[in-house]
Amino acid sequence: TNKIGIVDKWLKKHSVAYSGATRHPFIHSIRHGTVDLSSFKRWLGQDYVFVRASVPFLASVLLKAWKESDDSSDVEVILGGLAAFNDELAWFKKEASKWDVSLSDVVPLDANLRYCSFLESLMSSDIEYTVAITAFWASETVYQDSFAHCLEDNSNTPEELRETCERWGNDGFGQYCLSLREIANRSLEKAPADVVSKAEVVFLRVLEYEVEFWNMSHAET
Ligand code: HMH
Repeated sequence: TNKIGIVDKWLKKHSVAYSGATRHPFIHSIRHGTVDLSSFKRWLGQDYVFVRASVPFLASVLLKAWKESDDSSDVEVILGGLAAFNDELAWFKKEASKWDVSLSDVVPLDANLRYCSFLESLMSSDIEYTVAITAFWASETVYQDSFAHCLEDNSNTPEELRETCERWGNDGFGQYCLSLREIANRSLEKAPADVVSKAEVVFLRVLEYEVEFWNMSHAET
């Protein structure tokens, strides 16, 4: 587990794209305490829709792990992820009421719909477990890294946004992302070259979709 894995190499190779997703102006504005609250509320409503759409995607990853993985602990880590989504959905409802955001009225914006369709395309049985788990690791890790950045000692995150940042920036979530990274690395190590290339492309696409997702926070609509 200490050896340098394939995704670790990608994080280095694509560090500019990765920073683009994890050090977005929206994240900087939270960290600097200058965030526009209407942007925050827009992100909150859109992310609720996204997390709901992530549940069937993660269920498809669970099914692939059960069928394709040679390590039974993968299923347990993924099941933990599904449990975390369940908690997250309850948290979104609580947080939305705190900010007067009506979740039932949220209209998914284009970037959100595109990201959700992308996840849906990865649910196909043609998509290998290795590719799907890599995508999932990437999306969770972008949130973990972004929000952990807002909790660093020299950050100026407003008190009322700290709970949001802690949701994804806490150490437990960080450990969970490391477990996903180990699963992705192990799976990639055993995969044929064409599957590894596909997973790298999917990793880069996740980073792009994450940037587009953050961009929605300052959308005009
Ligand atoms: C857009 N990416 C987006 N939303 C999330 N909640 C996560 C990743 C992490 O679950």
